[in-house]
Amino acid sequence: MGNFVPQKSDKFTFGLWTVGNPGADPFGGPVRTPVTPVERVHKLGALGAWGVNLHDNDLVPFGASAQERDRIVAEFQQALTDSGVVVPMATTNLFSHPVFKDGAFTSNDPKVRAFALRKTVESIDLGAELGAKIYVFWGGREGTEVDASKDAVTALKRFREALDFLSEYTMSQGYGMKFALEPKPNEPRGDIYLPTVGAMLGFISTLAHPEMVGVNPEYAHDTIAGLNFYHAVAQALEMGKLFHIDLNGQKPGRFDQDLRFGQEDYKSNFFLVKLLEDYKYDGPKHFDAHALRTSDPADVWEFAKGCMRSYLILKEKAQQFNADPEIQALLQEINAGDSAAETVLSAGYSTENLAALKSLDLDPEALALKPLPYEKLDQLTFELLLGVR
Ligand code: XLS
Ligand code: MG
Ligand code: MG
Repeated sequence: MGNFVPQKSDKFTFGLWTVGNPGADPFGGPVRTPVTPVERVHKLGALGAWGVNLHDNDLVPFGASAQERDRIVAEFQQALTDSGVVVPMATTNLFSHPVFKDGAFTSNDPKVRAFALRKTVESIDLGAELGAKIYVFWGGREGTEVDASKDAVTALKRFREALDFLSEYTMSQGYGMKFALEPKPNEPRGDIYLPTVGAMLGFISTLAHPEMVGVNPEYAHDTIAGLNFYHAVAQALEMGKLFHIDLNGQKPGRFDQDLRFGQEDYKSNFFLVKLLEDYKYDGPKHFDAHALRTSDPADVWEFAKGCMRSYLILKEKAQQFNADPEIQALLQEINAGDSAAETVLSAGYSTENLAALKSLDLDPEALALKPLPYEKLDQLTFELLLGVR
């Protein structure tokens, strides 16, 4: 058994907003006094986290003067150096201020859109100054409750306009940044545009610089909608578009819970970690979660430790799964192929290969009788996860 102590090479990251979450919800105010960003960075470094991510206003208050901004950023830079923590990702808060109540890049008001664009330019500069190479776009207010209010086609054109502008800007500055678009089906808007990973991937191909844009899928966002997150991440990974990932816990069909990674549905968390490890995803593993409202300040750090430890435990379970003789023998049996059929399937279309396809010996009655011992496989997986194998 491993010791499950996080290393920098694990690339675990937290948002300033995650460990700094004061525990407010729509029915009650804050329950914790947040510690300063500098203290958060020191604590994260001590716990073995690799990085810290931020929205512009997690660090620099909205409307701060240039002087104040520079003082805060310099103090934060010092904390990063002292604690050995890096900033791999930055993003913009385009959701808290009332100006964004009906959208930012997709607002009907061109002045609001221009304000959102300018705020993002400045926030990209801040991210670049802190060393971020990934820039996340989560459009929390880009949606509607009243579809009569906004044309959904126009909204997408506006979103594209903003992203194309910002891609060109980022390239013109030589920042070497990539963009990661983060889908969410709802919350805070009734319905948010581009609600799924697949929708984002389709949209990316319509951008002026698709090569610099990928996705930032989040476990909670897909799970709210009852989708299979492991499948969504697999698609992004297979397309070379998994630039970042937000890990947390969530029960299906609920409000946005942002629970500790590993808190819910161990099996889906397991297949997610196994996917990331088997396919050698080497981007940041970001915990976009927060401690329960019942947590006191000490318990917040237990939450942070728990996220990282759970990932490492599941990583060890994935290694165990890949080395388990009984499980692997079953998988071999299930995946037993036929070399003649494989050759035809992978050779692509040609008149010769069409002829080969037609001459294959394919008996549907016999094929349907092939045993598929998935009950056994799933039970073995369960027992492995529960530590009885
Ligand atoms: C909210 C989002 C948000 C983004 C960053 O649900 O997950 O935290 O990840 O703006
Ligand atoms: Mg979220
Ligand atoms: Mg997120």
